[in-house]
Amino acid sequence: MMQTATRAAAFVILGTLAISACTADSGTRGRDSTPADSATSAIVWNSATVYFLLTDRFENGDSTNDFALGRARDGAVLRSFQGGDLAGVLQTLEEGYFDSLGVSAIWMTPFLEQIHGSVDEGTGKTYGYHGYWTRDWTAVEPALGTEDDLRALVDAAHRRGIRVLMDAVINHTGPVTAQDPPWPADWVRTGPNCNYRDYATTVECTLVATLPDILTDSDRPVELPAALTEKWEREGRLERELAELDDFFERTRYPRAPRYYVIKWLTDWVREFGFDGYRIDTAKHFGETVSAELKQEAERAFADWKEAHPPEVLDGHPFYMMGEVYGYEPGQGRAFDFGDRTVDFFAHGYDGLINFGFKGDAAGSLDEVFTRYSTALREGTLRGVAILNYVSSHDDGSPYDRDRRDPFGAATRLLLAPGGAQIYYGDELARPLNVEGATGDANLRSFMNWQDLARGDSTTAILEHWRKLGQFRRAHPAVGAGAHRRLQGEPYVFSRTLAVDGRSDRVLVAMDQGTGTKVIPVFGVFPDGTELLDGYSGERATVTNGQVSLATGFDLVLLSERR
Ligand SMILES: [Ca+2]
Ligand SMILES: [Ca+2]
Repeated sequence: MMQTATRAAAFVILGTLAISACTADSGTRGRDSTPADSATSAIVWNSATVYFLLTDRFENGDSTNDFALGRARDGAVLRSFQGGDLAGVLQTLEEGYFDSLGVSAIWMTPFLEQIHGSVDEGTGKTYGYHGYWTRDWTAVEPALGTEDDLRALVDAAHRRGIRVLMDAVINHTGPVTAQDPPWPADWVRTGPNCNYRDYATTVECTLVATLPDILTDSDRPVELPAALTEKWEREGRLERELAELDDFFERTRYPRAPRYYVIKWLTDWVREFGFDGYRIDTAKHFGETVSAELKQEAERAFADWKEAHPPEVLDGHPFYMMGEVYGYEPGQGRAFDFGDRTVDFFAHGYDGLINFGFKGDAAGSLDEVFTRYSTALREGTLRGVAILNYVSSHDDGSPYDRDRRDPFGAATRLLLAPGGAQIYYGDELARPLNVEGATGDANLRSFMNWQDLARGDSTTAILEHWRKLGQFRRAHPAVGAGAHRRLQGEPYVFSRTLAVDGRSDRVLVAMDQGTGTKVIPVFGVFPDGTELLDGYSGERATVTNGQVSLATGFDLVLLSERR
């Protein structure tokens, strides 16, 4: 409970800023359900702050589900289920933790029922705690909670103006174990292993030897696996599931091929719970025409949900689909190169792609990367689409700052960059990315270090920095989606401006200002007489003779018009 008190207290300190940011968003909830166009959607997602968490590693809100399905904690270090769950995410949400960071969307690892057993892929005995080893696309993983928990979480997020992305896996099933029977041969291929030399050796192959690859390229009708129908029968829902599948195939006229079953199952969660978008797993490992089919059905499901739940509808923004095309970065434009052919994923259902280049770009000149991203997203090849930047992630062994030497600079770079920002859980608490005894990606997936926050050391100051930047970003879509302009090289000063629906949003950021009194030229971004608010210190100042004078204890200044 100590950690809860600390988290709540820290939120109160920043309460004023958080409330102003929240009111602006929640005030419009449910009122504007006019469909938005893709340009507006790109603004929403390029200015979004997406909080990505591993549900099993975030917060344990319900200890009764910790050993669901009889799984033991006998895996290698950080490779068993650790107790985190949907109830824990909800609890954190209700405490205002995500609001305090300016988070506009939550992306959780997949919540579907995982394989019951474990496998060793060479990194030690591992369970499906991460959610990417599906056993049943129609059930919630009991270690993470129930459908009621899921509904409560999505509804609570929407009430706060926060969107929820479902992490969707269609490329592969979970591994086969002593407790998890193989999928039929007409559903999956079990070889050869992908070697990434060209398109075929990236798509028509197994990602790793233990992951059966769904035959997403086949149109051949297949029967449901007996293991699945027997499971549904035991759970008393066989007839309902079969009837729903009959309806789906009758409506769509799709053949009963493997991918269409999975598309039906994945989109049902959107139709019933109102997920605002997908984060598509392993997007480059199945055909891009499949993602277009999935998007089409998901849009239909989202429209159905909106029609059935008018009071819960956030706004008119369309269903969003963001892809994990491993290795994609904005410099590649729209054409991802497989070696023997290129694919424009944005032309196949994706509204946004994860940017695997940011962690490297962030280490270079800030103005170079800010200018390049802003130009690409506003006038260049990426106009009308979104990217999602990150400094660390669950699969990336070479993050921006593996040793967490620069948790302040990481926030400044990530949260002020053009494009969407992904906060990976614990970036804001400098959660260690090296864990004694852990092998491979387990290092990146330790349980959330709430205890560091409770200690009240420098972790508190790090979190406060992330919160100030996150709230500034949330209050000002110009930060992520506006036109970037360098105003001064040293100390670095830049502006971002964005005009939407006749309203303009403009900000001016000044770095390396030193603590104490500083005089900052505003370069005509704000006319004389404009009252400005520094989002970092909370200080106010009026523009006089083209400049403002501020006395703050910080060397970062985040200026916007006082509203
Ligand atoms: Ca639990
Ligand atoms: Ca595949």
